[in-house]
Amino acid sequence: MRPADADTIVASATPTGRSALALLRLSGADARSVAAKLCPGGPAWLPRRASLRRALHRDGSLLDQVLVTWMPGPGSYTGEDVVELSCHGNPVIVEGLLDALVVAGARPARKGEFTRRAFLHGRVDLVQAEAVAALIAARSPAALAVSRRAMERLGPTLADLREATLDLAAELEAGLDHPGEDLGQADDEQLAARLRQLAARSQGLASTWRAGRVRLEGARVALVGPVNVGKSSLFNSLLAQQRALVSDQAGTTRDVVERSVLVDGLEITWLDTAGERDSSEPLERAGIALGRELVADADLLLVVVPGHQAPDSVEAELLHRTADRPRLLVASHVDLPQVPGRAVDHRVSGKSGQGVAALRQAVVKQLGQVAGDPDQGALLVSQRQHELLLATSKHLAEAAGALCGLAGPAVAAEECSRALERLSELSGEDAREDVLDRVFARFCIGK
Ligand SMILES: Nc1nc2c(ncn2[C@@H]2O[C@H](COP(=O)(O)OP(=O)(O)OP(=O)(O)O)[C@@H](O)[C@H]2O)c(=O)[nH]1
Ligand SMILES: [Mg+2]
Repeated sequence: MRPADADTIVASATPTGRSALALLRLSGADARSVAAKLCPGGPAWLPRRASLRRALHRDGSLLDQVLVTWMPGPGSYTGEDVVELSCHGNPVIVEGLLDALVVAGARPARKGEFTRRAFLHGRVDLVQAEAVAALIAARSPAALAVSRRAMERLGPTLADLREATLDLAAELEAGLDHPGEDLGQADDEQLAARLRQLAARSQGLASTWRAGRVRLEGARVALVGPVNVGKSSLFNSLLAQQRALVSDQAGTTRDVVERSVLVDGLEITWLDTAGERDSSEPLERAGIALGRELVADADLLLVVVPGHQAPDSVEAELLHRTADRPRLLVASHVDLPQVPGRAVDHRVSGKSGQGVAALRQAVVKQLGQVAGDPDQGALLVSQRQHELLLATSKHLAEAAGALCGLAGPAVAAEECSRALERLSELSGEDAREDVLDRVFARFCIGK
């Protein structure tokens, strides 16, 4: 546990605006005395008992009638004395109460400071704090599900990984401490196999970030392809609304058109782009370039090709350029006779809607896919977790390599302890202040 800031902090826990009620929260050693200065009269202060009190201006006039609950530490959210005040949800009242509480001795809280204090007092670890941040930021049912899963399962999954790594580190250290009882070659091989297994487990868990991120932040799915193949028709059909212009003129779409919708609880932003062709027209070339730029970070490409026409050089170049990207190959015009021999993942008609529902489901499936590993119950909720698990995996793999190679057991033990450091950083046991600043900056004020 680290020393926490001694100040008593205050913030509104609800957003600014008009509402029936708003909630203010104080945390710190003086929380109750600060609240008592604001509400001098009223009933005796009893722990965890809501009491109706009069909050007064310094001249004794009424600021608001408030419902106050005092939760003494360490059994509170932050682990410190906490007071919650429910007042009427008017921004002028909220500001007045906040000002009065600051005059009474509290300091305005910084972003995420309540949860940071909960962390500093050992009430939550960093992984749980990140799950809370994800829960508050969630914009879709899928995002909510991931943050809940992270709250319940990520901690135990990581604790298991850490335990297993600790065991191996201890065995490696024991071998170093007692060189006389040197482990045999077979033992080294067996230890290396266990290290490799753990490396694969960390790697598997790290790879869940893709599916976690897509659920938390939503996914961008872009339709690309040659001109006039039916991208905009398919875009409209996927959205089930007429959003993009469709015409039989090649080069209809110029700007990128985008639209976000929930599909099976997942937030998907679909992007329709200008069709590709060798054009000498500056405006069309600019549209094609803009499209390429805006789909560079798409999570999935739907490469649309005309199923009723033979492939041409534009299509060949596009297939080559997108070969390393996550993509689905989609042939349009399935309602017309198809050119044989083209290998595609889906055949659809944006005009009749044939095959579009199946494509939509395939997109959701592909976006949500998690590499098959035993830890697939929990998905990661931050890039930080992803990077630390990749680093853990790398150190474990290097430890295995060292044990069986020339570097030897001392280097293997060193690599294994590096892996442990990364895992400690993950839970926050060994995280630097700047790391904490970065994690808690993602929170809002009042959380
Ligand atoms: N029969 C049939 N016609 C289609 C299909 N998809 C699109 N079309 C027609 O093909 C023409 C071009 O369709 P768009 O959706 O505008 O094609 P696009 O790929 O967006 O074209 P650009 O924006 O110019 O690149 C229109 O006349 C559509 O009605 C399809 O699956 N079957
Ligand atoms: Mg178009």
